[in-house]
Amino acid sequence: MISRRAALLGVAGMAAAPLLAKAAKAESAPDMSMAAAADVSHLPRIRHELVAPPFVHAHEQVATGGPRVVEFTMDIIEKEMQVADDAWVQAMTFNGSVPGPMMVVHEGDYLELTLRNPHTNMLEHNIDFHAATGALGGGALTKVMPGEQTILRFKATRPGVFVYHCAPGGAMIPWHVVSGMSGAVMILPRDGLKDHQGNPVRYDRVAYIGENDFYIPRDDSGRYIRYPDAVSGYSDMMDKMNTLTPTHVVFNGAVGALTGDRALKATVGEKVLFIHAQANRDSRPHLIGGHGDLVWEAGKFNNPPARDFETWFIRGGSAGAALYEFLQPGVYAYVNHNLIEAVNLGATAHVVVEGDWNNDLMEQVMAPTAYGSF
Ligand SMILES: [Cu+2]
Repeated sequence: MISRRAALLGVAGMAAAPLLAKAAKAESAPDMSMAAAADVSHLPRIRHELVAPPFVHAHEQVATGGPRVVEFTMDIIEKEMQVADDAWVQAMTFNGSVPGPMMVVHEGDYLELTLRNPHTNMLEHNIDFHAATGALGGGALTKVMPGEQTILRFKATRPGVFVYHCAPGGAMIPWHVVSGMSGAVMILPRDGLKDHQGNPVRYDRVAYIGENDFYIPRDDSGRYIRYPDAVSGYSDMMDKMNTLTPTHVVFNGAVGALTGDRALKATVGEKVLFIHAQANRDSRPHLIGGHGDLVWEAGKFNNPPARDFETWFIRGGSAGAALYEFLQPGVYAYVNHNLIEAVNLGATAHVVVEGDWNNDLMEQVMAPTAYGSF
């Protein structure tokens, strides 16, 4: 049994391997000593409590009033999470969930995050916001050891959905990300979303789906290994990660996290904004029996949405958004349309849609019936 401090030093040592030293060195904070302080004292402040995915905290789609400072607090939580019936991971999480909670602001707002790393954790963490400008997305300014907290404020200058993730340097970066440390922010245009012709569109619901590829080592008998803490599994997991072959590809942290009792819900006529984030690996969402009416494939709302997609592409390290109005009731599967990943590795969610069937859109003209002679 290694002590917590030894574990901390040990992992720091692994990160400083020669090949990685150069990458780690580039991650020191920039010189800000000559920069004038930003004055946001005149701006109103609002605080949102974060909620776990697939839900998103209450927010305005069209901003009322001018820019604000929007405050959030997140606790980093290292804990064991069950990924499948027979597989567990010593997860690293933002606020206890995989993915971390979504933060929603409007263009021109300032997002101000208090990031806390409780003393009960073992590892150093930080946050790199793809939506932010400079200092490695804030990663260089937010490194917190267990027992430390930090506050980062950045101006939301580009509307869209963007990934955030932990990036503490060197080999820690992919390890923390595939252990669960990623999430997404949504920066809405102040006047809300627009369709392909520039007309306003609203959504009735948001479905926030974070896809995670896990690399869980097996023992000699083929069983997934359960480790007492993240550090103990580091070396084995790194070997597995370097095969680039995940053992699990899941939505919201576990096989079945969005099926059964936890399926997403909608009603015929409702427009659902599906936000799909993947911090590490490409994906290709597809709604079986439905479409993407308006798809911001790269997730950035200054670009007009594409229409009528069957499947859309999420680049690893990005988030995309697709709006769909449900037209028929039933159970829809929302999958990563690499069907091996969807069915065998876990990347399937369900949407249960209530409402009346429309025979004009689809009708079973004849139920399967025997024919011919046997
Ligand atoms: Cu981390």
